[in-house]
Amino acid sequence: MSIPIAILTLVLGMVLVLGGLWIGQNVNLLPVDASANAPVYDELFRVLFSIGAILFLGILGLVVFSLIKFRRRPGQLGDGLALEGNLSLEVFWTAVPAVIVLFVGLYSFDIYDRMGGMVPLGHGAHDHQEMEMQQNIWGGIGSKAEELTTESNLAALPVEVTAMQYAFLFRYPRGDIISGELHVPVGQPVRLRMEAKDVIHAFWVPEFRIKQDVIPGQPTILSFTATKPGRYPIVCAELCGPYHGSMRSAVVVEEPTDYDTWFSNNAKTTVPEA
Ligand SMILES: [Cu+2]
Repeated sequence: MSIPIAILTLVLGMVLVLGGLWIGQNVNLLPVDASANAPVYDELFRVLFSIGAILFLGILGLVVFSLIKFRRRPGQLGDGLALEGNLSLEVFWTAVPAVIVLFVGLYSFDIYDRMGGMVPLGHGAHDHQEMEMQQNIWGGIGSKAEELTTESNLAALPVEVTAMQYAFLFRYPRGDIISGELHVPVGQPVRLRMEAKDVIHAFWVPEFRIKQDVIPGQPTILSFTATKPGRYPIVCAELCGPYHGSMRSAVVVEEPTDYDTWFSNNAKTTVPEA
């Protein structure tokens, strides 16, 4: 008794697709998701990882199968079969990747848009007021990400970020705090206004799934809402000089009460002018 080859191929294909989907959903290579837009990003990652797993296992499986099945047997000295094209096969293996690539492209664009990536950076807006105006018109980078939080009717916490070789500095306009670490309360939107002193740097928090260039003379805005208390690395993600690799800081996400304690301990008490 032998199983028809078409049935066998169909069953193996289904096992492969289901196996790839299972791997994509269950194997997690990403760090903890600690911001409101991290789940959106992870959704895309899981889809891409599923497609990658299916392709990897399918191609590797076929290669290994062919190596064993079609290996040279003792006494075989002639050339292999002379095969001359197969139109339906060629149409199939062109059409399937084309559909997959198109889907991945459109889906990635949608996720990027949902994370607020399509909003202009605010180039040329050196003046702070002009910058604010642009933000009001365009919503600013990451405003869509803010909408993703259920509890985001809180006003955004403004923080000014200065990047230089090889450190990040954080300034809180309210309280006039200058800190080497970024402290933020959990659940409240944070709006970073970033500018570099010297060369291009990039502000990256892997746990938040956000990354934005920090450019000299051209402020960029990055918004996020932290969702899990903890201490996460801030990494410079743009080669900015010989010590670029050590340009790191940390973002400390705290419960609002802990954040308030930190804030009042560090805020400069301003005496109102007489
Ligand atoms: Cu840097």
